[in-house]
Amino acid sequence: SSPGVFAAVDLGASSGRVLAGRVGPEVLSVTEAHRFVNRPVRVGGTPYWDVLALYGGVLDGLRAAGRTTAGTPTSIGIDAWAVDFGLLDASGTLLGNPVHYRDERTAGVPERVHARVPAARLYAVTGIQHASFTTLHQLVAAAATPQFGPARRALLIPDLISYWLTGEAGTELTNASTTGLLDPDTRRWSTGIMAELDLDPGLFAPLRAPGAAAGTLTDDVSAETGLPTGVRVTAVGSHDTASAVVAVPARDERFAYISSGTWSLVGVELDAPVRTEESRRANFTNELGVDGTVRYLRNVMGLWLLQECMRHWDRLGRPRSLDRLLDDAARVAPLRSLVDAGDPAFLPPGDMPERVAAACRRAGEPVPRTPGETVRCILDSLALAYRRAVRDAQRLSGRTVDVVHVVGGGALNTLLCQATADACGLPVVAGPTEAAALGNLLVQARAAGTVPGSLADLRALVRTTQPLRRYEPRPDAGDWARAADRLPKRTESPA
Ligand code: LFR
Repeated sequence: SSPGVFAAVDLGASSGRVLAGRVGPEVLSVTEAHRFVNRPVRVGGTPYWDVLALYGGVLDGLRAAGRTTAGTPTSIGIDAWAVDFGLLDASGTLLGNPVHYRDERTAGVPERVHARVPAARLYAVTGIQHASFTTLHQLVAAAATPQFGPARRALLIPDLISYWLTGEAGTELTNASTTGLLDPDTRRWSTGIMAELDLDPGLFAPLRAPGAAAGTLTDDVSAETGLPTGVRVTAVGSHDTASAVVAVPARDERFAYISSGTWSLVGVELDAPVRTEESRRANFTNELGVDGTVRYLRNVMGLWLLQECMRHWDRLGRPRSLDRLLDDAARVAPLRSLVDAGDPAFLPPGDMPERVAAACRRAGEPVPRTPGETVRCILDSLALAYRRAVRDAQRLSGRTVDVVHVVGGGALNTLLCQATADACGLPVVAGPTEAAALGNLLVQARAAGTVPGSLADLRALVRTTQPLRRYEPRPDAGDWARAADRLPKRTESPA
């Protein structure tokens, strides 16, 4: 079959992009049609997503995608970060801006939830990590607000964009799994848990799996974008991490992945969830992937630590470029200062250099004095957290790995990739950087029949067409096992 043309909308916590791709049995060529910033806005102390600005960026991007040399897309796929949602009233109108998952409105909510449904039972049913920001906790917080009264529907971010493009509401499965309200065995809502928490199952639109049709562009959208009315929206792994894992260029199942962006999602791909008590205590999550897979992973705080430092230095009027910071960090001795990169103290926005310094003080580590030292501390601490997650994932799941694939923007960070190889004692294969968008395109292409095959075939196409870079572990690159003992072990999950 000849290549098809598709558009991928990929919304991340700091930027959104629209890519146009030609995808066929031996072709995977992508052009970035449009990139725009995603700038959360604080109002009255609450951080919100500026979702209309994002939607505006999507429309601009689709218009641009229709004009690339790739040709006119026949289908569009949308992926974004997980857990967050917009509430709609009975007429389908958005009730206020979606609240950012880093908002602190969920403080105290997990305790209230666990008083009704014990943490162990939640994990036994849903297999989802304990985190303040899961949809479950956010919904319980939202249910106490006046806005919730008229709410008839909760649409996850990619589903909301899809609804605006097509007028059809649905809930894509991989992202639905991050709500903490889905049973990964039946792949249906856990209506039992919903009932126990007084959440109305009717809030969620019907589930749809990656590859399913999700509607066609409305006349209005086609006029706005210049795309033909017949253009379809196809459900993809709408959780960005699910799409990114599709595009991991692995040769076989013996791999770990790090989807490296604002977050670092570190884990393995399994056929079935692991819901042991040990797994729960280690706070591993069982999110759903495409083709019946399970993404067994841990959320590591990720490049957010670095991005938020940069934002702080900007605010002080002392902006520093990423290249300069990485050069400075490269000159600092490795393993100088370490912090627990999974500490929830790092979750909210704020003065991150000071928070890193405070964590060093608490842990009895040398306190970084310069931006270079702060960045070195962050990168080493991330690599150490990756080491721990890769080892824990293997131990808890029984899956052995011989390579770590780093995908997403973090694959460009050579210092971090090398530290990751050193820390894990495994080769790292870095790339592709636009993994989420590629996974999004591949699932659309397969649904349209322009590429045949299994997940392994899709990955082979990525492997043979995309630039990848390999890092070998260096035996003399510091004692990471000893470094791991410097930090106190933190229990990840509540009793
Ligand atoms: C990554 C990601 C993570 C999810 C976090 C919050 O972009 O989707 O997988 O845990 O954002 O939604």
